[in-house]
Amino acid sequence: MTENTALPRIFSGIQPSGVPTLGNYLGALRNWVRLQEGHACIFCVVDLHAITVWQEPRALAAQTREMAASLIACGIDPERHILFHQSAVRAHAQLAWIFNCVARLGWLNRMTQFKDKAGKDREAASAGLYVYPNLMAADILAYHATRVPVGDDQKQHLELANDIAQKFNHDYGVDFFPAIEPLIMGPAARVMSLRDGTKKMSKSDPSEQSRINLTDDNDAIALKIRRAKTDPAPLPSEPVGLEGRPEARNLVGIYAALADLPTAAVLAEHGGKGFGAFKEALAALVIAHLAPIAAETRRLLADPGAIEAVLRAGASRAAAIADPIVAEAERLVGFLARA
Ligand code: AQP
Repeated sequence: MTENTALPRIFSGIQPSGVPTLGNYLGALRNWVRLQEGHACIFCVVDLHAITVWQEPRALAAQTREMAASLIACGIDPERHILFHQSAVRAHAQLAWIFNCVARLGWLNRMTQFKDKAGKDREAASAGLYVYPNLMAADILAYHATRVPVGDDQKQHLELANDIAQKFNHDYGVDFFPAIEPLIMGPAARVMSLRDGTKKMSKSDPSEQSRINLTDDNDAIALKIRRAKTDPAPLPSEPVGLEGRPEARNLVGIYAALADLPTAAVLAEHGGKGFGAFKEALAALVIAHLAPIAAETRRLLADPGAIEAVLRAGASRAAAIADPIVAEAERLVGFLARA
């Protein structure tokens, strides 16, 4: 298949570190589906990134298939665009090694996500977690992608990717890697944990009650929302009343994002009510969005071989783009040709 080269090329990645959550959906996947119009998209299940923290091998394989099925169920089209798993395209690791030698330790030391993810025991974190942003730069630049949809938390990594591209171009006296533009996707979306409104909802959070998975059945969704942490006051009638109330703000934010309404409109309708009634309305809305996705994911997962075939086909299309770009980067560095 020849790829469409006239459209701006977008690279998007998600880790198969668990079942995708409502946070992943509102912050990333829903936007990815929309970006398919007008762009040539490369969607990658980033298993190399996932192993920067421990992953049980069998679980990782299953989660990679599940992530691919969920993406397709959300509306990613693996025929018109490219969907694959990162480890299947060697160019990512090859370019990441070159970037490990371009990026400076001082740059990596400033990355706040490493500090957050490594936690208190930094000495015990993997070296992979530390150089994660270099691999992310390689993911994007191996395709000469110029746009990357990111949330606020990833902006710092994109700046680093641009620094790496510029330093490579400068060191080797070329204009080879393009500048990358972040595509900041709307206000929707930083979805917080249902147990703690100050912590982001994460697929790897040890508490199952903290998140809504895209594969949860309707009863599980309703129960998790009913049990979500709130405060005793009723919902305010205006957004200013959400200040200092992170749990209330989170639930209202989820409602607004799913209903595609401004927060003020949600509060104009539900303000003054207790959380009981609001949670019921929210559960109905979440179920209306997620039930069809969960059903389609289950249907796709009934044939794991077919999912793997989709990923392999995507990988060979991805490699056809990335291999020549990385071979040229290697030539510029001074490596002898591979073949
Ligand atoms: N809670 C969230 N709200 C909004 N967006 C979110 N994203 C993740 N969590 C939220 C967005 O999802 C995309 C893919 O994320 P990732 O898998 O690459 O890594 P992550 O951000 O670390 O996601 P998780 O779910 O928290 O995974 P784990 O638990 O493995 O660390 C990104 O675009 C991200 O912004």
